[in-house]
Formats: sequence, C-alpha cells, structure tokens
Amino acid sequence: MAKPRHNILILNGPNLNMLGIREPEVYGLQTLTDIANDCQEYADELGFDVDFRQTNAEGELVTIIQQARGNHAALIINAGAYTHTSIAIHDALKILEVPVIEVHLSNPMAREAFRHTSYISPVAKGTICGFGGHGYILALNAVRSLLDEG
Ligand code: DHK
Repeated sequence: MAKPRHNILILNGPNLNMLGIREPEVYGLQTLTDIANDCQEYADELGFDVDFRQTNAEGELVTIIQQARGNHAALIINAGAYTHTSIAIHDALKILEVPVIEVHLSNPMAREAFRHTSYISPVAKGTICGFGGHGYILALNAVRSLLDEG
C-alpha cells in the first residue's frame, strides 16, 4: 500500500535567517535558503511535503507550534538561542503530540556554558547537532524511520 504523504514542519528561530553571514566559522557558509532547498529536495525523495519556516519572534514560534497540531506529522526545530531560554516553547512542544527532532548546526555542548542547557531536549525524541546544515537532512531521515515504525 502506498505510504501517506506526510507534511513535516521545519521551524527555525532567531538569527537563523542570517546564516551565511553570521559567524561562518561556527555556522558554515550555507544560507537558510540553501538549507531549505536541500530539505525540500530530500523530503520529496522521502515522500514528504515540507513547510520550512523561520521567525525571530518567540511568541510567533509558539503560535506556529500550536498550529502544527493536526496539520503536521512531525516537527524538526532549531529554536536558535530560545533553545536555552524558552519555557514557552518547551510548553508548546509538550502539547504537540507528534515527534519533535531538535537540530543545531553547531554543537552547543562544545561551546559556552550558557548553551549547555536546552529547554527543547526534554520534549524532543532526539537531538542532532554539530553537522551544519546536513543535520536537517539527518533529521528528515530520523522522521522517516519514526513514521515508518508507526
Ligand atoms: C543556533 C543558535 O542561534 C544558537 O543560539 C544556539 C544554534 C545554537 C545552532 O547551532 O544551530 O546556541
């Protein structure tokens, strides 16, 4: 039987719209548009549709997460700096009831101490970090496996 074509939300937080310009030695040279295009292409191969979003606003991230309920089969999230501060995003993710994969381009555990706490990790199925933009592709593979497992 043909697999249903799931819609996956990939959500990016503050300053990720500045990729390519922003600290390239940490975050690489790919722009967010490059990453979005790679994700769209790879998701299509996996049989997914993808909504790729970015906002700098914490409240908007919360609203987008709330709206994902019933509309998306999984969420891949890089909450940027809100990863380390946002109880509001943590609480919104708890309501979601679909697999959440946390992604970071860098490896926060190898950086400043203030990046060592994640409010996303306790409500995520797993975390992928340190692989640059390729982390999003790894996350899409993780989502495929999780959805196939049922
Ligand atoms: C992105 C950010 O903007 C930082 O605030 C996080 C994360 C790390 C990343 O590596 O993608 O600390």
